[in-house]
Amino acid sequence: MDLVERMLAGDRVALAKLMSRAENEAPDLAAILARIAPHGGRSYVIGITGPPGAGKSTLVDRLVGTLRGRGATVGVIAVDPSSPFSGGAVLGDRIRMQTHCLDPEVFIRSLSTRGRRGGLARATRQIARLLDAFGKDTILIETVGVGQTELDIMEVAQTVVVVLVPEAGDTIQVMKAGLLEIAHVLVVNKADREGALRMKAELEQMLQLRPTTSWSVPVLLTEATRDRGIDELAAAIDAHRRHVTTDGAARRATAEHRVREFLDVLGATLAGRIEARIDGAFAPLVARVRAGAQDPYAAALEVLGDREGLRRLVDGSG
Ligand SMILES: Nc1nc2c(ncn2[C@@H]2O[C@H](COP(=O)(O)OP(=O)(O)O)[C@@H](O)[C@H]2O)c(=O)[nH]1
Ligand SMILES: [Mg+2]
Repeated sequence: MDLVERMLAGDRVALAKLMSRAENEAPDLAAILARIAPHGGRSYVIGITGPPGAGKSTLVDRLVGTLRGRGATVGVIAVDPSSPFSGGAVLGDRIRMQTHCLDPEVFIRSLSTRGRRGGLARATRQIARLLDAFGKDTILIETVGVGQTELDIMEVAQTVVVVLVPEAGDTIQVMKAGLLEIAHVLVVNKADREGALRMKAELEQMLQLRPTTSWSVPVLLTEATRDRGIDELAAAIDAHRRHVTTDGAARRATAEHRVREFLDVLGATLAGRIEARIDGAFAPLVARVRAGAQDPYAAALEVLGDREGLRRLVDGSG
């Protein structure tokens, strides 16, 4: 049996190896994902984002508990900005989620952002697809909500939960980071702290200023460490999930995401094949560009004008 067959048969080691291939942008990834596609399409993806330290990992751990209580199998992807080698937050996430580390129905994967130029959202999506084909009912993706990359990652999720804490200035940060725009459920965690109610009111006011849509974003109070508000959060996620399956706009957005995924994987695969030629078939041309003997644009046009070369490039041969 090859890796894909082993993964589909329920082998966790094979699953982890395929995830590493996605993380390392292996050239055969499109072929792997095409093979597993018929086995997927069943899992529901929930994104959890917000500032560092807001309690996302703790909430994920609690949500996993709720989902497991219902008998659902769960995959967790923790996208972490720190290095896996420095310990740091990845280790912290592991500890926060350790309740479920030994549960065979829960698969937790950390994905490091270090040393990556892009493609993080792509890798996250592919890892989610692997978990889906593996048979996980629900997939939780945790990411720090700080920049465009994180907003891109949250596109992978059907329901996005934005987690905030009652700290001065947090509301403004949320606005600036564009988090309010992507939230389907807003959570004020650490409700044991002062200002939680005020922040909830502030957020509700901000939401009212927006044009009305078919889904009204609820603002919930939670206290993840003491397991408070988790059932309400799970219920809000369920409600949004029901909404997504019936709402026309949400379905159109999902359809649009599928087209973007197609274009993205096509572009990424071609880019990979181009890069693989830098020291091979393109070497003489690259040397001329490097020396300034050929300008980059004319060089690109030369490649595009060579039909036979293009055919080999697209085939991934030669
Ligand atoms: N007081 C309080 N602390 C919390 C709560 N939820 C999480 N924490 C703590 O906040 C810290 C950061 O939590 P973590 O889940 O790692 O946050 P993340 O960075 O968003 O994943 C940890 O020390 C948690 O124990 C809460 O509801 N109340
Ligand atoms: Mg965390």
